[in-house]
Amino acid sequence: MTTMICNTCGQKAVIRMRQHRLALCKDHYLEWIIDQTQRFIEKYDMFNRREQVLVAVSGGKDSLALWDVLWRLSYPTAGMYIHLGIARETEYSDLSEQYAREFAAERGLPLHIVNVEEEFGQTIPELAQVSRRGRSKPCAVCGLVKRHTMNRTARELGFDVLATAHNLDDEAAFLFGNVLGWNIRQLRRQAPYLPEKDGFARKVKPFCRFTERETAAYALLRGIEYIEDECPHAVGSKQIEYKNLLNQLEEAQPGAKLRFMLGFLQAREDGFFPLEEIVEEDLDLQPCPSCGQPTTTGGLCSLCRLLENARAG
Ligand code: Q46
Ligand code: ZN
Ligand code: ZN
Repeated sequence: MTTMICNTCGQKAVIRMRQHRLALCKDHYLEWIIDQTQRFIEKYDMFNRREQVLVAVSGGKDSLALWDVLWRLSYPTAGMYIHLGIARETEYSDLSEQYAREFAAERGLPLHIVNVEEEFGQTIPELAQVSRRGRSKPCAVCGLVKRHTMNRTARELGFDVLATAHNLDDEAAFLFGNVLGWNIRQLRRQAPYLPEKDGFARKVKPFCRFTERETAAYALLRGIEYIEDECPHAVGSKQIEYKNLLNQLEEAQPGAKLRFMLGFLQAREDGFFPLEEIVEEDLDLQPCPSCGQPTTTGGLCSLCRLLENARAG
């Protein structure tokens, strides 16, 4: 077996990225991830060094790796962890909060924690029972609560931008699902950068061009401790099916995932799925009379309606 050699220094490489035709040793890999992240931040004009960045962290590898990289790049950051109240038996939420807390404490970084049960009176699985009478997975409710809470926290605490750690696998799977159903509205919302608009915070995804394998390798080589378990509700989701399919394709055609996503972004530049149009459409947003967050319903926002149902039992 031939030893892989680092393309930069000729030492033994620890990772090979076939889609980039690149192999790197530990030091050069860690450096590469940081340099590339900075390049993406500039390329998509995400934020600058004077802006306050709120990083959504789950206690998992992607989000802690992202926070680590932004911290090393000297951006002013704080983390936000949302305790969802998931899987009390295995303490999934408690443990992931612990990882996020330890990460922040080791680096002396501020971490804002929102506990869904304390904030809304019920955990995500309990709220999901109310909305779908327990028939389906809690992911829809979870997504709604997370989006709402992240946006509100970013706005109320005066952050300029909200950063999430979506990676290429997440983005390609989401894109695949949206193309499969020709969900044009979602396609027009998918972007590495969404500007601030009508009560919505600016949202950015600085890791959107790294694969899950690459972010995992960064966390591992950097020695970041993170929760390895997946959320138990992720099992069997459509997103995971799409990821598996795309991984098969990637195996046969290295670079397929990246081409799929970059091709989509290029199509947008060529005038398809224009982001501006949704921004225009969103002009009819009204503040929710209960929580003040923007909504298109003209009355209570979806989360406040859900909470009202939950209170009514
Ligand atoms: S945390 Fe929430 Fe995910 Fe768990 S309940 Fe579903 S959406 S799977 S990213
Ligand atoms: Zn090297
Ligand atoms: Zn509301």
